[in-house]
Amino acid sequence: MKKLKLIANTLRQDIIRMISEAESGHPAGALGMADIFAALYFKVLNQNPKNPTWPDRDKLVLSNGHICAVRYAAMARTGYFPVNELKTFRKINSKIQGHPSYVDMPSLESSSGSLGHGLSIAVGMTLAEKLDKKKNFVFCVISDGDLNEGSTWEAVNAANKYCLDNLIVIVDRNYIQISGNTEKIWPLKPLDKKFKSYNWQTIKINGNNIKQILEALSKAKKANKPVVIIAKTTPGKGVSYMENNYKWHGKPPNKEQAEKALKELMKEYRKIKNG
Ligand SMILES: Cc1ncc(C[n+]2csc(CCOP(=O)(O)OP(=O)(O)O)c2C)c(N)n1
Ligand SMILES: [Mg+2]
Repeated sequence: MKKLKLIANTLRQDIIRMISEAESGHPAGALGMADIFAALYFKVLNQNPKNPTWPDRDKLVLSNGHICAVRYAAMARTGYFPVNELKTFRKINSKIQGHPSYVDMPSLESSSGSLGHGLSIAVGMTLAEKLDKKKNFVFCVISDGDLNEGSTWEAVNAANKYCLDNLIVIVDRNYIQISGNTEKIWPLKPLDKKFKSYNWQTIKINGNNIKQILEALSKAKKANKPVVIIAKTTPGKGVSYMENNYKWHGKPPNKEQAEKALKELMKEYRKIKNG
């Protein structure tokens, strides 16, 4: 648990460095999802970074592609590519584009950035795995912004119809989107009841609590129907001036702000290490 907390903190430091170096990017969602990505890449996903196209791997589709900094950091830290390459984030000809590009990096499983597509892609992949009688899982991360798109709900319905018990969806329920609070812009409450009405199993957790994340993912793997983990996360988690402020959805910290963020995160790292 302590190791995963330290990894999540390291991913947060990577995110700040990447976005401030690129002078553009999406820090709030990426920071909020660092605990979940640490758990996925370092504990849950059955993958081999040295053989990324291994046919029996678990697959991960990131639908809210704009938070990709957290995925790239996790992938670099698990050996998919050198950590040094994180410096190329959002640069021309880099593999790690501002929105995930499958063409540049097939281990992303899909391109994304246009909200509302990821779950349909994941449903298609899961159906294919079932037809091939595979035992692996398809994970799909979506955001509350993705749930504003009608296509996401068609995919939710399809997953029930085909009884996709090897599909596990994680919602980054951070209550913010590009221009404010989700419930003011496009209300989603009661989200768990909406999923239940489509016959999905629902699990609600604090998405910044590693213990709850691991327990939920382990429970989800045992389910006999599609599962959604509604993970309440704190946007901007770990950086005091970013937390719960939608204005950090898609804005880079300047040099001074990045230094302050890194100082806070390093202090937290030492606290976890000595705690
Ligand atoms: C189909 C589509 N419409 C609009 C956008 C523009 N857009 C980019 S991010 C975003 C807000 C999405 O909300 P969420 O994913 O919850 O963002 P976060 O929590 O990371 O702030 C919007 C509307 C988009 N990427 N795709
Ligand atoms: Mg959101």
